[in-house]
Amino acid sequence: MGQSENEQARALEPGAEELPPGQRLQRGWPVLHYGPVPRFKPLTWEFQVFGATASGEKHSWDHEGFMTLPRSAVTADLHCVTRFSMLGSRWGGVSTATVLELAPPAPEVTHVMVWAEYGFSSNLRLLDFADDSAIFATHRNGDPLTVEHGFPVRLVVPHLYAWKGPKWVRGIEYMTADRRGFWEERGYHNIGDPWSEQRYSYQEAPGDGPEL
Ligand SMILES: Nc1nc2c(c(=O)[nH]1)N[C@H]1C(S)=C(S)[C@@H](COP(=O)(O)O)O[C@H]1N2
Ligand SMILES: [Mo]
Repeated sequence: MGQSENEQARALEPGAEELPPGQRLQRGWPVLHYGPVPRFKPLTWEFQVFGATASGEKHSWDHEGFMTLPRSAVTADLHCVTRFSMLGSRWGGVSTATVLELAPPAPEVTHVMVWAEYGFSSNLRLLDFADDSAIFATHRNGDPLTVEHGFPVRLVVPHLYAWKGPKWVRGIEYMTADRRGFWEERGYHNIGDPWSEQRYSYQEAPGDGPEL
């Protein structure tokens, strides 16, 4: 039996194949995180780059400094491991490439830990962190992020599950070996590619992450 015209039209519709396996489309934007929403304190807020930097020095930007860094924008999706996906947000902010350029890692760096308020963290391979679409977002669809969604800065890494993108980011740590972040220590996959459904740590293949 051939496809009906309707089925063909649906298959050809732009966006029809944009959802990773096991995900469903979400209308609106749910708020999802562990713990309380932190209060933004502009006078003490800093974005720090530490660990194995190329210079051996820690870099840091205060809020005004961070907001005056060169800006980028990317249109990208958010895929939560709890199965909702939100498609096609326009994220504005500072690309990870810009941070890597202004505060470069030492040559032996392989992984990055992204640190947020209250000690939340997520680890990424340097190559995932450095992806062209990865951005420290301050805005979505032209508006500043609301506090529940990560104001003043959240990371968006569109090709990984959304827990790899901490809200309320306060800094990054360059690492010369992998180490698990908050959810990666608590049963979630060390890499987290939604297209191959890397949801849970029990699915990890040898080499996907440090021993649990
Ligand atoms: N600081 C922090 N960031 C976080 C989380 C968290 O628990 N703490 N949860 C992540 C998860 S699991 C998801 S799905 C997204 C949700 O972002 P949203 O609340 O803006 O939809 O935030 C991510 N960033
Ligand atoms: Mo999530």
